[in-house]
Amino acid sequence: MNNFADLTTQNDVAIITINNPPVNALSPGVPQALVAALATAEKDPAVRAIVVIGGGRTFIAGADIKELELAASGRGSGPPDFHRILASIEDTSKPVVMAIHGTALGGGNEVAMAGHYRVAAPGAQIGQPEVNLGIIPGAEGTQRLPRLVGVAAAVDLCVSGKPIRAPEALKLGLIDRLIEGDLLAGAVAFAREIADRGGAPRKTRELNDKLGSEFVDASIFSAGRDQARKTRRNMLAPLKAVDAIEAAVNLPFDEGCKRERELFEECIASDQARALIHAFFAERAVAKIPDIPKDTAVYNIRQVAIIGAGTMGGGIAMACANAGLPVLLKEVEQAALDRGLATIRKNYENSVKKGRFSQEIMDQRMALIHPQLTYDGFDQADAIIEAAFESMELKKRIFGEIDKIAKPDCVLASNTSSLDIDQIAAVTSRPGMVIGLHFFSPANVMRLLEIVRGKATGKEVVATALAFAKKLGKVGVVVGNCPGFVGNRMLLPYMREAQFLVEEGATPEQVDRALTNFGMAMGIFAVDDMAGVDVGYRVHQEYKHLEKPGARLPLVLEKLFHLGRYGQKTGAGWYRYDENRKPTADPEVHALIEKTAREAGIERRAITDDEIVERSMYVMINEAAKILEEGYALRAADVDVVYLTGYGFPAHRGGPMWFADTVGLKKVRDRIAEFQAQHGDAWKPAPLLDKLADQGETFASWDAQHDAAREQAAAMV
Ligand code: 3H9
Repeated sequence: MNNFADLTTQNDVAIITINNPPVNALSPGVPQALVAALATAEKDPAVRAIVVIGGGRTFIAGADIKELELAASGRGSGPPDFHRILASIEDTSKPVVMAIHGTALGGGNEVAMAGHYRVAAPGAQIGQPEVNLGIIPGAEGTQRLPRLVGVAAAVDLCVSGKPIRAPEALKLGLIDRLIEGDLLAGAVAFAREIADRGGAPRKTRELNDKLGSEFVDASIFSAGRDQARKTRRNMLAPLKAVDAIEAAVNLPFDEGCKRERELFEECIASDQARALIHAFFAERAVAKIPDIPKDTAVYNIRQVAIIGAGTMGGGIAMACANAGLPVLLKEVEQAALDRGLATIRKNYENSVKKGRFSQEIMDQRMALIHPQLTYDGFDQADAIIEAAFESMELKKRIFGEIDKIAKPDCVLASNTSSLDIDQIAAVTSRPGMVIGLHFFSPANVMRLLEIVRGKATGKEVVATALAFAKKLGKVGVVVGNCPGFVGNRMLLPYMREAQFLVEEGATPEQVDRALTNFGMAMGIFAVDDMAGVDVGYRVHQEYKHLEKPGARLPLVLEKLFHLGRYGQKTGAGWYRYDENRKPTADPEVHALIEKTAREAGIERRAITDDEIVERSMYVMINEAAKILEEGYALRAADVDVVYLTGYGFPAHRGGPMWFADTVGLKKVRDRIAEFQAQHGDAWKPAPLLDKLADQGETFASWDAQHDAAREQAAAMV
């Protein structure tokens, strides 16, 4: 039998330790075991107070998301209902002290709040991250939280989904004491103090002082809804979370709990919850590489060296310094080095101004970055990351140089966004140590790291890159070595299609509006202007040789390039920009597009937003299906993670492949076939898409079959 809740005593205090590794999720049996242990402790006459603590690295990280996944997809026996469990905890006649370390998230915090008191280690994190899964706190969190921290803080915690550290939780009243040193000993001492005081245990549900009133709270709710609409565009759950907290203010506790349950059930039955739960597991699955076992040895990266202090090199240096890693940052000229360092400093100063961290932290991070013009110290680096200009010749020269200097177990990485990593590796005496680490700009912010595995890249090097990504707080996705890898290979047809749409009658603004209404963080033309029309043009030129003879090519980009309309940096690109970089539609661009279309004999017509979204998304999905079939991405879910963490794809749609599954692959394929009839063979449905559509399958089911087959193969080895 599982020993989910272990009961021991220290004289007059009972200690219940939750054991459900790795994160003590509230899987079936766990809450029941907790309640049974509480009942036993309650009956023991020697016990005056009870401490509940998490075994291992954390308190309770929430409800079991696998259970929620079943509920969201209509399988299983419905979402877990913890009402009776929480009531039993709160009704325990002896004081119950929840001792928190690691994380108390979602259902974890909801269990903690049903206890009478809470103490925490200073580093503990507490929060209600349910909105990240498309749901609201469903175990009375929206009812107890405002009773402990007040309505404004409760709205903020539930809408943002961001956890807070224990010291802030103490200030807000969410916990009662910080315990420095041994948490259990401190919790036991605290429990004795409470028992000595006597009196009935304090029940959170009976605390009404911080609830305010309907009238006073109205502005908080309206601000919370604004925050939800702004920061979580098109998302259902954050608004429902505010509704549920409103119920805490307007209704008695039990009625409020019922209302919360209704809202929770609405959320969990939504497409958004299914998509976001998919994204949660997809983000964790990417680190599982079939031929690289979990226990593969990794190189310990303690010192990083970076070549190039431009936008990418500087951003990577910041990402490393933010993770506490010392960095040697090399440039070829003093002026470039100064510029790079000034940008880093300015970025950090902005963060300090915005209150993201203190001046002291900024100083520590700056001190970790050592600017230099030579290779001094590179022989001691554990990883060297080349972030120079995107030129094969230059990269080959640099790798030749660092091959001579680097120690034998140094990982040699290129931040190339498109070049052939095998060619780069071939100039070194150790291709097995060479890997692509494709960061996304701004590298200190964007979570995606494409890890490009070359033909010769060693397994330990791939495992090291995954561990390194995690250390930097990034999501490492292992991809194959093809032009553009996964993300940019899909981006190219997407950008091209957007241009065809304007040639055929849409405007850049209409395309961007349709895409942002769909949920993309930015429209594709706004992206192009931000990245630089010149950059986009060069990329198109570079890949021109991959086009099939006679293929339709976009016409306007080249003209903008020759007009020097490079985008934001020149004040004009697809849009016109004011001094604050605010874009406005530009009649000159409209005229240029119309003239270009006329000259090319393209008939212009009204284009609907639906067509814009379909063509933009389906062209990417079709390309991704080819990428999957060719083996450059391991799973469709990996493609989703690339787009969710690196390209501003709306999280509540689960990524492009999940989105395709939601639409239905047959419908997607048939529409692609229509586009093929209208626009030619560039739209030919990918064979994998064709097959899955015919078989009534989904990309998710393709992933599941492949994962199962790989596991079977691994077991046979
Ligand atoms: C909720 O509580 C709803 C309630 O309001 C009421 C419902 C009625 N369940 O992330 P890691 C797995 S919603 C199941 O790599 P880290 C994870 O998949 C929940 N599994 O570690 C992975 O498995 P694998 C609210 C979970 O140290 C392994 O644990 N809570 C859960 O980087 C390690 O995870 C949340 O949203 C779970 N709840 O980060 C918290 N959590 O090894 C979600 C983790 O097979 N969790 N796993 O790939 C997290 O944010 C992070 O996992 C955490 C640890 C910060 C805890």
